[in-house]
Amino acid sequence: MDDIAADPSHPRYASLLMRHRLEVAARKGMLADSAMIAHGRGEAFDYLLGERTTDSAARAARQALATLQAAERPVLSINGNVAALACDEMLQLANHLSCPVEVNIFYRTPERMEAILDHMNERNQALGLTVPVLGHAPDAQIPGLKGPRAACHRDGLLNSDAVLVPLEDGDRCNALVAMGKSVVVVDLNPLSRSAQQGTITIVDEVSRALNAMLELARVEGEVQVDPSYDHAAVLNEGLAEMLASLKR
Ligand code: PTJ
Repeated sequence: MDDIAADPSHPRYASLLMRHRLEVAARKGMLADSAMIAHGRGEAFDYLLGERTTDSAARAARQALATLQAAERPVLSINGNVAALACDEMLQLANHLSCPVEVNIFYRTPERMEAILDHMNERNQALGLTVPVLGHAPDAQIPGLKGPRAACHRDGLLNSDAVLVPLEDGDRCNALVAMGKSVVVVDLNPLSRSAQQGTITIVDEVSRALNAMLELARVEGEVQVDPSYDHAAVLNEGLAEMLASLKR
């Protein structure tokens, strides 16, 4: 899947690999027209972070994993960029949590839904996993949202108690929070509406954030929810870490 021309010793290999994954996904018809713009914005923030998982992001990832593990009906939401950049990690985390993934895209067309669902199902099989992949037959609407972006599965996002929503649109994040769910956001922009409104926000590149959670699960198994976790304080720390890099 990752046969790129660049050598792994290249200093920007990880970044080149992510761009390559997006190019492949674009050719398969998985991406929104604005996917590259969204990615470019993320890259700019990641540059300020030093393209690494910061201390505050690691703490958020721990709380996120604990919250998803403690949930009764967690669901992991997949959009075009996430399917392109971190499909395997999303499936592996869903497998660890014994929960479904649900393809739920902002710019919804039948062609994109089919391309993303096919990709997820192919990778599920290639990894030898049997994670339920939802999104093919939405039978419910997220309250408070209009149009195709509200479509979801009753047995998936609608009745979940905790959701992981990487690179999420602000309106939809808000609507999920308003439903009383624990909403775990992954977003490199600590100032985005989703980052601000989420219950827990991991300010990190999506594949790094997911790998941090998978590693924690592998090493520690069950992780405890920290009752004193302060979303706003952790988010501000992420912002401070970026601002500090501008002064260096
Ligand atoms: O597949 P669809 O139709 O659901 O569309 C997906 C995109 C991402 C195009 C859509 O949701 C969108 O336009 O998103 P926004 O409003 O541009 O927000 C994306 C957010 O994710 C921005 O705050 C970016 O900084 C951030 N971001 C981009 N790439 C990454 C990222 N965060 C973490 N990891 C990344 N790789």
